Amino acid sequence: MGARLPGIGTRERIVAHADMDCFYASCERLREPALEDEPLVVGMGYEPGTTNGAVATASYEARAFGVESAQAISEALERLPRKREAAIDPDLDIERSGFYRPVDIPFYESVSEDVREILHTNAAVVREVSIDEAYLDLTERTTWDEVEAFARGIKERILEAVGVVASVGVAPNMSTAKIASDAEKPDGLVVVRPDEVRDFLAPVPVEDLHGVGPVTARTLRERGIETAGDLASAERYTLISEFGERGADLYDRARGEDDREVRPKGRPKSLSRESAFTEVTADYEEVQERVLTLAEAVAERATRKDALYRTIGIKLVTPPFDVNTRARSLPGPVDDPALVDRVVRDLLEEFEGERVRKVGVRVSNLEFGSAPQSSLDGWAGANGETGDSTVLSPAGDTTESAEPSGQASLSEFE
Ligand code: DCP
Ligand code: MG
Repeated sequence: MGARLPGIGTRERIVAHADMDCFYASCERLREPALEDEPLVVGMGYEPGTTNGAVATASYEARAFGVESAQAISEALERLPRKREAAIDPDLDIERSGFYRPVDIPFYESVSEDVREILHTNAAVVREVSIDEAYLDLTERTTWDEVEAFARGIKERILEAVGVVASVGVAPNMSTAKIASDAEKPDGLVVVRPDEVRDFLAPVPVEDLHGVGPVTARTLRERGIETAGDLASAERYTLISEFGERGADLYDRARGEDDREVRPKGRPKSLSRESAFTEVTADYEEVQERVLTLAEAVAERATRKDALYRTIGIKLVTPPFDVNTRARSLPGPVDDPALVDRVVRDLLEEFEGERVRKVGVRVSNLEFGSAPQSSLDGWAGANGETGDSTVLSPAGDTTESAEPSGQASLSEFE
């Protein structure tokens, strides 16, 4: 049932997508092996003993209690109390309690680096997508007959050398491989051969397709389109008239047609992180704390990538879905976390008292490697305001996200 005719001069690529299972939780277990097999929640903006922050990830044992990414820690605690509290509270069941840890992005980045090293030795081309996922082009390294064993080998090497579990999907293209890596998590390994792609995709819910956020999913469902199979048998032009070019992409991906090449990631134009509040908040301290945590993570990432930046910016999404960005340009490129903190604090001030849905921090105008760092002595910090404000349409579920998983509460913007 090949979606395409056997290509003239093109041969089916063998593409793998690897995504670590409950990544931050797996990292925490590396340095605290007693957490193995325990319900474990890793919180962003969480401080031990408090109810602050949001769930970055939860171990599969914790997910069984209904804890999930982007949930408020306070809500997670209702479903899964802390072990320490359950031990002394006669009303709580110790069997139904778990462990909570705050995020430590620099540590997770270092684990991620170790995983990447293994991926790079096993594939000619690797495209890193996020801290815990990457696409590999395996065409030159294996065959369809041997790829299952090959992929299992990669999983084993990651587990042996790094100690975390990867789920891997293999397919003739990127979008199908991504769905395959998710299909049997945790510890999944799913190979979708070229002649199986359409049957594999048919039952997949539209939400699981790349580029479909909650808004698009709702619209599709209102049209009676619930699965990739429904999309594949819809009229292509109807989808285009409804969703524009994205409609065409959706249709093609649902049919397993995706001719993007796995390309190594070039140098980024900007580095950013964003994070959504579970509920809209007007608590300025909470907003400030979240923004400063993001600022620290972004600055750290820039340092690690050897990037100097000339522009520091913030983004605030206010209800209904207005995206406000403010940025300040510096006289020269720097790598200066303290300055990022200061500028971000400054830029944020004007939003004191605003109701906020989501926040983000970005450094841009990047220079890499040996570029000399500017000395900004005497830079007053008040000049160079380049604030701009944009309002996006409510269908903003995919607008700012260049890569999959645009719905993450902590994802990259741009
Ligand atoms: N993350 C986050 N906030 C979210 C989603 C994810 O901070 N809303 C972070 C924590 C995750 C990491 O990114 O560990 C990787 O994201 P994944 O979506 O791959 O989630 P996990 O690896 O945690 O779980 P899974 O086993 O489903 O891949
Ligand atoms: Mg993962």
